[in-house]
Amino acid sequence: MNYRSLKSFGWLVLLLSVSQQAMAQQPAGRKPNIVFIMTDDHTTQAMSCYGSKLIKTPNLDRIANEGIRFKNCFVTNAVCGPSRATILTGKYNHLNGLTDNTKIFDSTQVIYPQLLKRAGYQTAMIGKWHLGTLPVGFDYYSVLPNQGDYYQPQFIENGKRITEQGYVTDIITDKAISFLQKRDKDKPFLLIYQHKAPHRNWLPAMRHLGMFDHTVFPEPFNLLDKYKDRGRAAKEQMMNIATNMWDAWDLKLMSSKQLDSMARVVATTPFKDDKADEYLQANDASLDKQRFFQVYNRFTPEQKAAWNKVYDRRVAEFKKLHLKGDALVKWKYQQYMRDYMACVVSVDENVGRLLDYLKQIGELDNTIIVYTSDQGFYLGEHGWFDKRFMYEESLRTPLLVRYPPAIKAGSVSNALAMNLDFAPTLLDYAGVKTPADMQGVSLRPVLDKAGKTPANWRKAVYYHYFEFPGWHMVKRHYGIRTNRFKLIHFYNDINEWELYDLKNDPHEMHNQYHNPKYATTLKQLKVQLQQLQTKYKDYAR
Ligand code: SGN
Ligand code: CA
Repeated sequence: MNYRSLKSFGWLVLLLSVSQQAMAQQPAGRKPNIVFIMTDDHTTQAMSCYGSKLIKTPNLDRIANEGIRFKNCFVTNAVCGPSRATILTGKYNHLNGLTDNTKIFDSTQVIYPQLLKRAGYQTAMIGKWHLGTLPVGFDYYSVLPNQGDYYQPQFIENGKRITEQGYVTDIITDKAISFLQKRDKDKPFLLIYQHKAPHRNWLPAMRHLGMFDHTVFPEPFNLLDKYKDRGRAAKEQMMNIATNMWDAWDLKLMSSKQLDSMARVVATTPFKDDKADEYLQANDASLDKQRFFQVYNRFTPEQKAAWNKVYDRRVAEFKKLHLKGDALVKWKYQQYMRDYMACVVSVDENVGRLLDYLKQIGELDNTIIVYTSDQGFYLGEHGWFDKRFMYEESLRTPLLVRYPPAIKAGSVSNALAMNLDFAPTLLDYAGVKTPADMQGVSLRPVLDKAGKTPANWRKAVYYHYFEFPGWHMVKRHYGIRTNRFKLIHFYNDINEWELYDLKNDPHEMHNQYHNPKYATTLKQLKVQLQQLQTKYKDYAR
């Protein structure tokens, strides 16, 4: 061997040993475990790792600090079922069929957990599912029927209906831990662990009742937004804290006395099952008291007593204050925050409990932990609750990933990520080829580089919301968001465009669509928008 070939042989040895080192960080021959954590309607404004001043989420922050936090992860359609279907199939809703919450999921479609199972994973799906049809192809599932209940919830567990005692967030975690206890230790696992909390109507755990009663939450500056410089879609929605938040169901303004007398009526005239015609009730406040009574009536006598102690105080305050107009909106916002945040506290605690358990069994660092939500949510911004709009608060979803062998602790990424990418990313880590018809991309190039955006990364995301008419009456729309701009077209019963300059107007208060200064930008965005619609095969509108 001459000197030159000796030298290149040396390089080869060095290269081999470097790549062996990289591989050695994963347990030999074992694929990483995956715990996919998803909450329902948990927005980044309610996570301290995203800079929230409203609440502390130490356990979620732990995932961010020991892993990566995406500042710009977006959903394809900001509503529950559609987001879940996109995550599972890696496809937009016009292709997976679940365009809105009234549809049911075609479970003959391939979903990523099935591909992982085929690759040797043990798979479990626990918690909120909300896809109409039951999970297919899991080793174990225990899911809430439909939206599920906060207290004494029913589950469908491998096809059988059972009722559990206690608070939903705690129970879902107990089930997750029990799956881990019973798992086959020779196989890697995929645990999909999905909370109902903090979904409307925001019922906290008993131990958290009243915990924020002395907290005054800072208001978003646009709580009293009047939608000047915006179009009809923002003006005509029905998700205003001022007018669409129901006194009993949302604000819990029913006294123990009222609840007791209702109990006597109910004993003789049972209510209809409200789940069956949920969509007929959309935006209809006339059933407000009955609906609240139904969830209250799930409490045990001890729970009823604990509840009334806290909420009778709220009812008394409400009666005493006689608030009207803006003062009333501000008061409602405080009550909303108290209940929503208390639900988030239970999620944070339980995620901490699961992380501790993984550590205890020695699997924490072999496990890819993903934390996300099905979309963002309005915490009073624009005067709203709920989601659906392509505006920032609901378009953005939290995304944290912890996996020490590959991800540098404390990384933060600005890269445009999407819920469409979750399936390709997890398949990539498991060494499974992503099917050609999945539309997302693996986030590994970003994860491997401590969050740095690769040069050839996507420059824009595409969005499409369909559920109109329906709950909260947000008009149909689609649009494009780049790092700087957002262009939205509202259609169906309307034909209006909105353009926002996110740099100068991050809260989307001024539609620039008709501003001649943006004419060139607008032209470019329209071209890009059409390119994305072609790329993602979204033709029918
Ligand atoms: C329920 C809620 C709505 C909410 C939808 C969809 N109403 O219908 O406020 O938008 O769920 O939520 S409630 O009176 O039942 O609370 S989603 O998370 O499933 O998309
Ligand atoms: Ca949701």
